[in-house]
Amino acid sequence: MSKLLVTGGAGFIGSNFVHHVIANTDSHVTVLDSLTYAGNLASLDGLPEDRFTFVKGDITDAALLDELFPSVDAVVHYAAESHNDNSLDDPRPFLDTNIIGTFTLLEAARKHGTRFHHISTDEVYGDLELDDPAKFTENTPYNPSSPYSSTKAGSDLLVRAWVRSFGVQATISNCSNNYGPYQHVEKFIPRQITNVLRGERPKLYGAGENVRDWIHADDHSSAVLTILQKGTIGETYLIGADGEKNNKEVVELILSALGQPSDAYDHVVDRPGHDLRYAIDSTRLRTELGWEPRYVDFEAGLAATIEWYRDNEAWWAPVKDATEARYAAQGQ
Ligand code: NAD
Ligand code: TDX
Repeated sequence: MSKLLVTGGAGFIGSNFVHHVIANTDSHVTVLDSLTYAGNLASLDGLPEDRFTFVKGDITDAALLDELFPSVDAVVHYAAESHNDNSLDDPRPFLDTNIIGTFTLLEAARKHGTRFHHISTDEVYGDLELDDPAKFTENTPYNPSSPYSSTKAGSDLLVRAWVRSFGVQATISNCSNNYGPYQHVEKFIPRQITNVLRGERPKLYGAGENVRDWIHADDHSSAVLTILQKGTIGETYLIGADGEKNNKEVVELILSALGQPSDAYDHVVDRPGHDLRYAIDSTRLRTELGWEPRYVDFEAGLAATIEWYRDNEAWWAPVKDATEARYAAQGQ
């Protein structure tokens, strides 16, 4: 895998992956990203010029893909509209990027015979009850709840069809909730950290009992690299690090880490259709491909993430006010 094309590499998880690949392999990386509100070139600062190229462009642009695909060995597809709340407000961009964008990439992979890895989410499986001992596995039926997760589910099914019908050399991974550096302040953990850093109170949707299965973005990156190197074509791998926590616990940890009383948060309007709980069983990835997460202590990973936001206000401050204004308009 000496030359990789990474779609969405200026976003949160894509940029973490690019830094991981540059630090841990000798691959060259080309990032293709249209720089939506969620893309930030500053997330790619400091990469060696001889190993990294940035192309501003859209994944729905078939002619551009025709130029880029012949010179790469594999494509790792992160680009997406990724935020559930935005998908409830305006679903259309989610169909354009997540469905038509993935379709356009798959057609290019078919035409050029390119190895393709599709990044997806555990949200395609819907949600679990709080008291259910079950976790999602590769065999859990698809049951997405939101416009976001339904377009991700649709994109996964396109990949499966292009493997079976056209022999495209693709793998899929479905990962749980990521945290770490470079995550947009619209998302839960960075929103609450930056609220507290600015003297505002964290905002918890509903009662805060919803459970997410947190994984550090760098562990997601090492898992994707493992699948690229050792995964079986046509297979799906679930990525998770046994990090289940409810939202209230996470907010309390953030407040305590920043020296505030652990109850200094507000309850706000709940998300419509809010998924209750996600939980990943990553046994296949661990046993078949030998992957293990490094960040097994959530509180330590969270503390490092808080430090990153404290040290990098120049990265997030320019978009904080506009993000909060959008939430305020929804009562959140
Ligand atoms: P993000 O919103 O931070 O970044 C998305 C990136 O894609 C941005 O840089 C944006 O500019 C780019 N992009 C959007 N539309 C594009 C288009 N049409 N053409 C080219 N570039 C475009 O998202 P993220 O949180 O980093 O998520 C990345 C991927 O990982 C997504 O596919 C998402 O579904 C998946 N995922 C995310 C999580 C999570 O916790 N954030 C968990 C599991 C899976
Ligand atoms: O201010 C908030 N208060 C709050 O209580 C926000 C922004 C969120 N929440 C809750 C909603 C969720 O239960 O926190 C939880 C996490 O919310 P998000 O960060 O919006 O993530 P989620 O909806 O779980 O989806 C994330 O994980 C799966 C990513 O955004 C998706 O791209 C990924 O597929």
